[in-house]
Amino acid sequence: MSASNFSDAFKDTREAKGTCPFNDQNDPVTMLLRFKDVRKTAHNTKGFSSAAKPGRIVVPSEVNIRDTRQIPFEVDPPEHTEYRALVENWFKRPLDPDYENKLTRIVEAEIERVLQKGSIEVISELSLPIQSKALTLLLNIPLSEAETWISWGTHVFRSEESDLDADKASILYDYIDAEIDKVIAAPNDSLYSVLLNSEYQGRKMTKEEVKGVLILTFAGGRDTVINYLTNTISYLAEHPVAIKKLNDNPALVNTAIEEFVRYFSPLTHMGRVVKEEQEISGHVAKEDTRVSLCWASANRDESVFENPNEIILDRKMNPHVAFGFGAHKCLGATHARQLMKVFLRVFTEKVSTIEIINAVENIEDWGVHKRKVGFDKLTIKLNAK
Ligand code: EMZ
Repeated sequence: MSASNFSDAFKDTREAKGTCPFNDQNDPVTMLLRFKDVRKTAHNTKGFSSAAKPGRIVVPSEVNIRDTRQIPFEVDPPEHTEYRALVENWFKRPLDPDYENKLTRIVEAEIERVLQKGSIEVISELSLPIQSKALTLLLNIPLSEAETWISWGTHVFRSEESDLDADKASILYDYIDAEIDKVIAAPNDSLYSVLLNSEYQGRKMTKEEVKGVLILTFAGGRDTVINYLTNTISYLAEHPVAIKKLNDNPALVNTAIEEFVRYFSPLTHMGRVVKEEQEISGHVAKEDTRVSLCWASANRDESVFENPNEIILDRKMNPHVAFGFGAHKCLGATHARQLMKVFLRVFTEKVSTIEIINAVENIEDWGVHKRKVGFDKLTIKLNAK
């Protein structure tokens, strides 16, 4: 089997039933697998809440390792709308040409660095450093700060020992607390300062609220971006013609990034807590139980996507939900898309071919469904142009 083949783990269940139970730490989740149900449920913020106990809408649940509410992610409208409006403009900065240029310089430097080496382990030597260094732009803080974040590894809540590692999570919480205090003492023009000066419902945001936005910013776009970059490299390694096509045709990059993110769906699903009992594809969703919106399954739904299991770089109709859907659609998507574009441009400009030396798959375990989401290790040899 080829490294860049990511099969559709949910196909049979999606077609036969549309839903599937998953027992997560004794707080079961019913996974919704069909595109239509996923979108409808994501849209219905009244019936399906994000404002449960902090960590409960995440699968696996993070209630045991987190007390801080992530903002605006774990808030419902109408409060959600006001929080989101406070941060929306900041998270659109990646569209500024100056931001894009700086991002391009970062990505160029990283790719040039690994080209010198010849063979590399992609996650630790390229994807994680790019993700962390790019994040300094989103936070508007010095590039050197990325070294600390790189030392945390791929996920801030998961480690090799455990899927929910409280000690690891504390490193992030303590770090953010300390940064907030530093910025209170010496205000600057970072996201921390902007948030500390923002007003919510006519009063200043609290430290806890600011921390909630920052935890989301650090955690939400970390393993997802890393998997996206690594998986894309595995595809380019096995489809050298695509490297040339993308390099020759810059417009193709725009559809290609959407297609990669649909196909790889780095975030498998996100939960909601049922507020108003209702039936979905035969499942009776009872009040205070959990459902999950399975983006990965929806993105392979044959009733929406033609040849869903193929990567079609110039796919025309691509209403994927890899960044979620509705009021809660990914706040970091502008940054992620800009990074995805810049990465493809620079990479296909500088690299001619890639050989995969070793690939260790990262398989998520969702009960009866096992889903490949990326790699634990991907060792490659890069050949420069
Ligand atoms: C949460 C989530 C957000 C969660 C869009 O997803 O990402 C996960 O990786 C984190 O563990 O806490 O931020």
